[in-house]
Amino acid sequence: MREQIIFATGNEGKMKEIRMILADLDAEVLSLKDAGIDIDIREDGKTFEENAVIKARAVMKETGVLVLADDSGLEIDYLNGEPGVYSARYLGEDTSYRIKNQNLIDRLQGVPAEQRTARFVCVIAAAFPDGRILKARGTIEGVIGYEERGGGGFGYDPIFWLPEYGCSTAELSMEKKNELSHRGKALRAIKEELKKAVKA
Ligand code: ITT
Repeated sequence: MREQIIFATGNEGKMKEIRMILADLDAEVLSLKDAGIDIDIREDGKTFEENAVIKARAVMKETGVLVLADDSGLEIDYLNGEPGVYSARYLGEDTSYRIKNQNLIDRLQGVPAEQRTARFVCVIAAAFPDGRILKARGTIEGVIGYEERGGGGFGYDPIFWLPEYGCSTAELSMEKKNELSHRGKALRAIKEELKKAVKA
């Protein structure tokens, strides 16, 4: 039987991208839902690194298998890095991204293009059953658009504009987004270590 890895996320948008990026690992990658795990994890870290480790370690302790976790978010320079580690909780966890995205566009009203710089950040943590922790960080630079564009991706993708591609990350195919994205970079960085760990 193939080795199982649990990816400690409840975010379906992330999980779709993660499955594609980790498809070449000789392991079965299960989401929390696939694994039937329903635990409440308090993400009270101050950094993406701390929160990724909190999530991965909590689920590893519960299951005893190799667990990966993704903590990610959008940093807008003009807003001093907001929403940052609070990206999922910004304006409330259950508030729609239509509202969150429009709110951020409104907060940048009148701000010129050169001051609309932003980045997506992703930190992946791997918690091994022997207690080892690995971490990898990836980023993608862009600017906040003037309106929502595109129906792909998830979360803040419709307002994350890539000037060099002339589109938002919600207008990219999943393959292209994974090639360029914070998540793609962080996951590829950690993948070689994982291949050794699961003896591909
Ligand atoms: P888990 O903790 O269960 O993985 P979450 O959505 O709560 O899911 P985070 O705390 O890491 O995850 O918050 C990440 C948020 O950052 C996410 O909900 C989006 O709002 C935003 N985000 C991260 N990566 C993104 C991407 O690729 N495209 C758009 N928005 C993204």
